Amino acid sequence: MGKIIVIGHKNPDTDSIISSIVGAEYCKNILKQDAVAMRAGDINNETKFILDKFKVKVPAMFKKMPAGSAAVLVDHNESSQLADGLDFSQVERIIDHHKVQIATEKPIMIRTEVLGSTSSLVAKLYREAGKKVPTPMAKLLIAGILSDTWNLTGPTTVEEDKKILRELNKTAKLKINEFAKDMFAAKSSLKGIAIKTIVDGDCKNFEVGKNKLGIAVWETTDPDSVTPQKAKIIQFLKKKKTEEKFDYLFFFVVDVIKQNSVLYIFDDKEKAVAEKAFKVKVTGDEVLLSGVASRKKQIIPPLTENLAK
Ligand SMILES: [Mn+2]
Repeated sequence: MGKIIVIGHKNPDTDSIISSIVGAEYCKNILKQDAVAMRAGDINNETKFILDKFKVKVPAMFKKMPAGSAAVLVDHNESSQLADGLDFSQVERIIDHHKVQIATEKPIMIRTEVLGSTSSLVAKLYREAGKKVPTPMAKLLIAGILSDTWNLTGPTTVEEDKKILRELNKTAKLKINEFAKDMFAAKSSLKGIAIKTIVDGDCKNFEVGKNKLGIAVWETTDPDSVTPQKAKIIQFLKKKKTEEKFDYLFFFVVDVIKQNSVLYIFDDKEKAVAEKAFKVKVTGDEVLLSGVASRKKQIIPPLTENLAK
């Protein structure tokens, strides 16, 4: 049996990194595979805070598949989000909570659920195997759940996430609200953060018909801190759109407390689609979208629906 690489999406967020770390433990201890977690890009400041706090090593950067190995994808399933150097013929399993858009040439194992995080699903896999999540891993999974669900308040949160988190915390014993606050402060801080990181840090690519679509979000508890950087961000977006040949590129500053977002407008193409998709009138270089916060649930569906027309 060859090596198993457990890996999340490009521009990895906390859930992607944590579900790869704990997913690799699951593959090792439950599935008895020779598994290792790897990452598909730089980690963000929230993830760094969590791994530092729990003294967990950052997974190694994926370069290419070792000969005879196979990949387990966590927290993604679209080819446009796969790590560079990885292709679908090497994937044997997917563990995810996103919309599904795959076509494979051979049978693979796929487990997706409508949960607030892939971390929740990894916890569920342990439960189904009749095994308790080891304490250090329980702490990590809690962080993954809190990050993706914004401390269980975001629109993708389901009852089961809350139940799973309570269960995990019986062993992890974290002060949840305090911990979540520290995580979000680490994520929102712009200290030492380059414009490129604000835009690329959580940018996901999609193929919609013949269109290459990019949706970048900056999740923050302090949206006002981003405003002074707007001109530079817009400049960066224009360059990125041309250089990476996007048909459409969107950038949202997401307020995870008020749960709304501000979409930066830098091109008439995006403006026209946004006006239709979000039923708003855009006048300047930004537009407030009230009640729009989740990329998965409130941004991707109306955008892709309008682009598919
Ligand atoms: Mn996720």
